[in-house]
Amino acid sequence: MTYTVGRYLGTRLAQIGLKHHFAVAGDYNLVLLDQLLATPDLKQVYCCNELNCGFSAEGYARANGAGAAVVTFSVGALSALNAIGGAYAENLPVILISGAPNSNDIGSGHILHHTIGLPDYGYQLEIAKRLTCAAVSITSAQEAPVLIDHAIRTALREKKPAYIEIACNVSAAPCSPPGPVSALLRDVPSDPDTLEAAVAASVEFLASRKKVSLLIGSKLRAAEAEDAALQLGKTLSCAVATMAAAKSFYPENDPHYIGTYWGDASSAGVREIMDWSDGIVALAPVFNDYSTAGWTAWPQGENVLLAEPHHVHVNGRTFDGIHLKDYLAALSQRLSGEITRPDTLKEFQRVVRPSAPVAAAAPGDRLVRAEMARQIAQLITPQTTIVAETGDSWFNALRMTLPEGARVELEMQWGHIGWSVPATFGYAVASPERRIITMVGDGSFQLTAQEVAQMVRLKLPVIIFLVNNRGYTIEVEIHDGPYNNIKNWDYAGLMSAFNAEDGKGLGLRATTGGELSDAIAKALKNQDGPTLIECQIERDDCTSELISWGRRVAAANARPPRKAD
Ligand code: DPX
Ligand code: MG
Repeated sequence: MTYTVGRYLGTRLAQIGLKHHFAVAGDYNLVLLDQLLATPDLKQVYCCNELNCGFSAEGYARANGAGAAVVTFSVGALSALNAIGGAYAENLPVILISGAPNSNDIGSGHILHHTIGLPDYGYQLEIAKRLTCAAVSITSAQEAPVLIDHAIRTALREKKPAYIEIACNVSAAPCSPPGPVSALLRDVPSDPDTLEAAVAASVEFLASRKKVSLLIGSKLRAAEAEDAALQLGKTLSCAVATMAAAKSFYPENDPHYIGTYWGDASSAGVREIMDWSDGIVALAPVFNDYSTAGWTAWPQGENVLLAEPHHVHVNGRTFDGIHLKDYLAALSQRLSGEITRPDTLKEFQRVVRPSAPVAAAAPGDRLVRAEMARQIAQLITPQTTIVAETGDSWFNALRMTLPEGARVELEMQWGHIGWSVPATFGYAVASPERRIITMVGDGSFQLTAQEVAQMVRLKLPVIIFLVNNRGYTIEVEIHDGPYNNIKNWDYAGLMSAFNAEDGKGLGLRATTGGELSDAIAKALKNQDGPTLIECQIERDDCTSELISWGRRVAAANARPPRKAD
């Protein structure tokens, strides 16, 4: 078979495990899309706009390990780049592929459509360089294989997005065939000497402390270290907490698991145990203003062992050039049978009593948040993935106890409202065997609502709980004003517009607990498309965690500027 640049790219995407790529057509990428369509084992999936296309690929990468979005130049790519910033923030290897001007136009002085009206089209590559770990521009078929491989290999290694632009007249040009895929997949191994030294220093750290706990951070999945972290928890027998953004990265049915650590928005007893610990082993955490609850809960200093995806800080020393999973495995092996640290778990069990289950509301009572969350929680099985949008949906999801295998997807570093709708779409394309439940607020939904139409098109039976509390409630708790009120929509009614003449999506509305349980029963029967259940609750009916966390974040935002010296 003769390869073309587009075929080469498609083959590489398939080789790294992609079964789909997401796309929005435009004249700069049409020939490229033809080439990708011709790639065996790689399906093309369409989105309503490029922002959603980027987020769909991001959601796909969450389920599948990597994703790809194909867009047109400038008018498309600049929208997609927002989602690429999100993939960077969330440590997901998403390959953004943009069609680009004809190579003959470069340097010709020509002004082209879709550009900013200047004859220099390099700005998109420059922007992409700031938001990706590798950004390449392909203007000749000869150089294409090396540049494509460089971008994909770097993205996979660094778990960050990459950018490839391909001149529109080069996509179908013949190029050399791909070599073995191992060239892309093989990583640089951990340095054995550094690994040994890091483990020795860590054993010293643990041996000199009694009240040790493990804190799981959100980069753990990207570091492919979830199993190794579980092994370390078992080896140490200590209390294990997850940071909010790392919900579901440690099995919640494991006896060492104690809940979410998030300052005063932590689950019961968890903050007390972490504060009481004299040794916190923090695995791949992100400490930002949100995750530290406005800098009020930030484990740091000599009692913290910080293990990052590629380096470890312990006892004032840094060990760089190792993989977290190798380090954790080696540490567990070294500790095994010699050092256990069960005190934190024992203390937790002493101070925290299991909370009583939330009682069901009377079916005719007005729907409240607690009843809505209770009913959603009942749906969770080991096959469930909950996609929870920025807003009180975060806090509702964090409260849910997960059986082994259940996953929660959050976008806490980037925090782009509206992310959850296209990310759900992408996730569902990647994992049709899972039951996907999305919780999204009314304000967020209004940004990306149209992607529900693609779920209708592909007959994806996801269940979307749209929380209609008439506004931006999380912002209300941080800082209120008229800008937090939004125009109400007939959310349930949207589904008939998306269905048009052939769709099987279902739009339902719940104003009481009884209506919600009826709607859920219908949703579970609808296997031919998405079900959107609009849950109407009061504007200020939110979790107590949101209120306390919102206050902390507001206080951090309100710090006055530093005085000049
Ligand atoms: C904003 C946020 O309705 O959820 O539970 O009612 O808060 P809640 P909604 O979806 O409202 C979301 C709203 C406006 N954040 O409260 S979190 C600011 C913001 C953002 N992303 C983008 N624009 C603005 N996070 C793209
Ligand atoms: Mg809202």
